[in-house]
Amino acid sequence: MRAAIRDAIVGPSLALLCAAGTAAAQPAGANDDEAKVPAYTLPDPLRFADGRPVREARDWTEKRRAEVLGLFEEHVYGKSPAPPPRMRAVVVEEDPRALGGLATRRQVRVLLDGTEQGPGFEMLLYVPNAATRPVPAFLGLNFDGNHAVHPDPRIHLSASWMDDGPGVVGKRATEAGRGTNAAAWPVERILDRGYALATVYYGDIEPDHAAGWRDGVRARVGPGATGRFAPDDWGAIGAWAWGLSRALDVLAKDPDVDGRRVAVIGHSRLGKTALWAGARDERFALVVSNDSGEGGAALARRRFGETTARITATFPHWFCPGFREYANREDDLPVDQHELLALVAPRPLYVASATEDRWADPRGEFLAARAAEPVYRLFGKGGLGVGEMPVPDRPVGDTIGYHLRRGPHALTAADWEHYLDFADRHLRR
Ligand code: GTR
Repeated sequence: MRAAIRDAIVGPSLALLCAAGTAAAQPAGANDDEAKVPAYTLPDPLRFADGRPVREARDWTEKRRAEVLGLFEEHVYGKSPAPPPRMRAVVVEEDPRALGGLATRRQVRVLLDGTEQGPGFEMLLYVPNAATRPVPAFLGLNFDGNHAVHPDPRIHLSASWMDDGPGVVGKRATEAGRGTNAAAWPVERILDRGYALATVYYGDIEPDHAAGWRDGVRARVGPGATGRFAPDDWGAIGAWAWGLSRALDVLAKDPDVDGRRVAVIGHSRLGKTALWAGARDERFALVVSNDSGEGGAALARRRFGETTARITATFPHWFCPGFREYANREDDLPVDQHELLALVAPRPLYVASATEDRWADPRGEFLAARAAEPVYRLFGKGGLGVGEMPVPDRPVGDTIGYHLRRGPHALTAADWEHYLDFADRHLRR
């Protein structure tokens, strides 16, 4: 899988330290032993900052939700700016008979300040021709450029900075990169099931390296434009998630897409991003986190696999600068990741793990989903429906879905089947 390769590339310290030489294995020094998980107490999502209990859905919607969101902004992902007032979308390419007639393809240039010279990104959209429009959609950022999602030769090659990988020469995409990430994006299957697919290369929003902000939206929009970041200013995950909301702005206006039925999906660091986007922006009707791990669905306090110390050292640009203060001090964090999941409530949420992806702490992801259930219950919504982790490849859950796929850290066609089934249940009612 491309993502596994990327782990080895983007996480050099991880690759170097990997005892077994694979991204799925645990680096030396990382805890891979359930018996060594420290005792911990999770913060209670159902208690206001002043200690009073949250008793009903209204307490959550009117007050507690904003408190929890504020804590994540202040301590984890940073504060994001408002939508840019002069944003404009231009359809730069369209084909009503794409993929042999299966879909309408649209490539949309999103100009964040309304100008060609300003920051922006390109969204690739496929709408199934056989389905009654407007259709529900999946929206997700991709790792390797829109052109890597499918071999379709008409997809524009990304021109943005790109880390080394298949088809990348001198940090730029080439023709050889076409379709190289197709295994993670079963486009025809998604279309056959009646969903549109929209995707954006995350590097268009901000290149994924420590100095990437200089060439991304954080240098042009919001407080980071001064070049100085306060402890609670947005990091790259904040920027990418904000970009997802801008993509949704555009998607919601597309006549072929039902803006009230857009699911946001992401894998790994982009799973963290999908969760933060879905937590912030309640227009996302459904949220999918695939193998998102530390800083995503996994509980930080377990310190299993990747930890706060490790992630802030390897990827200092992902979170708000203040998050670094919690390296080796997870118990002092005013939140834990079950509360990020709870911010999706009462909307449907799907968390998925993979058996070999121990670095992402599958059990910590499952337990976070379970600890989000009380918030769903406030709304009369069922959660996972099980107390213990299910056996591999057997999805569980009602409004919170979960599965543990057999295999490595990756987004696969098998994962998508479960997401499509879950979306059928929740977006087609
Ligand atoms: C790893 C990182 C994880 C995960 C992954 C990915 O190197 O430690 O947190 O985000 O990268 O995004 O592929």
